[in-house]
Amino acid sequence: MTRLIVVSNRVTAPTGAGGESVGGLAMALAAALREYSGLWFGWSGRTTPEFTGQLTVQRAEGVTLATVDLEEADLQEYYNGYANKTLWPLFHYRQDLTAYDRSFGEGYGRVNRRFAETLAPLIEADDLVWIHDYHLIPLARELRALGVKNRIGFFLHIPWPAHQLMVTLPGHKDLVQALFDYDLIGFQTQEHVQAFEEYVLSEAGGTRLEDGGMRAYGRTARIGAFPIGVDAEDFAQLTRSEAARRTFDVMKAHTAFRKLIVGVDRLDYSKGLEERFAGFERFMADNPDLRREVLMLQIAPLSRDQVEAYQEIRARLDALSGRINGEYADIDWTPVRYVNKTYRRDQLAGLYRAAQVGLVTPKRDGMNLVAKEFVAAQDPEDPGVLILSRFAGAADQLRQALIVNPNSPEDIAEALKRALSMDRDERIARWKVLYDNIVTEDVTAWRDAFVAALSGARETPTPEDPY
Ligand code: ADQ
Repeated sequence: MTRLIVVSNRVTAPTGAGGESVGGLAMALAAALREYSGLWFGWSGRTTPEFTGQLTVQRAEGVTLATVDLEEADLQEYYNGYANKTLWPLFHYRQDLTAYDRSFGEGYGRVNRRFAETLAPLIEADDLVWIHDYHLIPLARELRALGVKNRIGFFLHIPWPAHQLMVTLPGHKDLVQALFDYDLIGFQTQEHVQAFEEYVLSEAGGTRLEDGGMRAYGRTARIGAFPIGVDAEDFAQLTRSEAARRTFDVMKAHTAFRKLIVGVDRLDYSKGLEERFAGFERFMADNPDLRREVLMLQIAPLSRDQVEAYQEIRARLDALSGRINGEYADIDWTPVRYVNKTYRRDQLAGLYRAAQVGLVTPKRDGMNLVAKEFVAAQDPEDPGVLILSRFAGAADQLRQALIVNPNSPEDIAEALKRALSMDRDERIARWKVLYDNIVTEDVTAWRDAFVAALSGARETPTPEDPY
C-alpha cells in the first residue's frame, strides 16, 4: 500500500477536535495523515548542543510522528533567520523587513541537508512524499542527491510573490531551480501559480507544457493551485460543544448584548492588525451614534517573538489599542478588547458564533483559515458577516464576504458600518453561498486533490527525467 510521508518544519502532536488549537498547518496535516498509514517528519521544537540526527518516533491519535532535534545555530540561521527574516517577509511583500544575511542561507541549506539525511532511510519504494512550506524548499534536491527516486510534492502555504519582487532575493535562481526537483508544485491560488510561471518563463527560460506542467532546468514539474480548506462540518459541529456554548454565553453576558466584532490572528505584521485597529477607530469617529453599541475583540497570540519585527509590531499594537480605549472608553464600556492568548478550538468556535462581524484583513495571506472557520461557526438562521481582505487567498473563493482593501482604514470603517446594519435576509443569502463553498472545498478535498495530482504526476518517466 502506498504510504504518505508528510514533512514540515515543525511537527506538533495533533489533538482531538476540542483540544488546543495548534495553527492552520498543523490542523490540516493531522486531518490528512489520519487516513493514510504513513508518517509525519520534522523538527521536534527542541535544540541540542550538537546535531545528532537521532529520531524520536511516537504515535498520537492514529498518526506516526518522527522528529529530530536541531542545534541552536540551526534555529537562529534557518528558522528565525532564512525562513522568518528572509522568505516570510519577502513573500508577504515586506521587502523593508527582509534580511539578506549570508549565514542565514547557509543555515537553511544545512538544515535541509540534515533533514534529508535523517529522512531518506525512512522512505520506502512506493511512498509518496509531501513536503510543506517555505522552510523546506530545497529538501527534494537534497533527497534526490541521496538517491531518493520517489514522487515528491511541495505545497507552499504562503503567497508566491510577483516576479519583480522575487528577483530582489539574492540566490533566487537557486531557490527556484530547487523547486524543479519536485514532481508537483502546489500553490494556494491561481494568482500565485501565475506569478511563479511568469518567473520561470522570463528568468529561467522555461516552457509551459500542455498538461499544466512546466519544463525548466532540464526537469519537468506539474504546477497547480490547491486552495487549503478547514474541516468545515466538524468545526460547525464544535459550536454545539459544551465549551463553545459556555464561551458563547460568557461573551453575550460580557458584551451586555452589544454587537461583537471579532478578529483572531497570530500576532504577525502580515495580518494587517494596525490598519484594522485604525479602521475600527475611524468607524468610531464617523459613527458617534453607533459607537456604544459595538465592541471589538482582537485575539492575537504571540508568535516568533525572537524576531525583532514581531516585538515591534507588538509594541505598536499595545499602544494603538491603549490609545483607542483611552479616547473612547467609559466607566461601563471598553471598545477594544485586545488579548494575546491562545484558545482551544471549541472556545474559538463559541467566540466566532457570538460575533456579528468577523474581521479578517491581512495585508497578504496565502489563504487564511480563520475566515473559513468564522463562516463554519455561524448560526444558519442568524449568521454574522465576514469582512475579508482582497489580499487573502481566501478572497478568491469567499466572494460573498464584504471584500475590503486592508490598507485603507476608511474602507474597513465603511464595511463595518455596512456589516453591522445588514438585514437578516442578506446575511443569510451571503452566508449560504460561503458555507457551501467551505464544505465543498474543505481540508479533505484539498488533501485528495493534491495527493491525486502527485500520484498522477510522472506516469511515464523518460530517460531525461528518470525520477
Ligand atoms: P497562519 O498564518 O497561521 O497560516 P491562518 O490560515 O489564519 O494563518 O491559520 C491560523 C490558525 O491558527 C487558525 O486555525 C486559527 O484558528 C488558529 N489560531 C489563531 N489564533 C488563535 C488563538 N488565539 N487561539 C487558538 N487558535 C488560534 C499559514 C498561512 C495561511 C494559510 C495557512 C494554512 O499564513 O495563509 O491559510 O498557513 O495553509
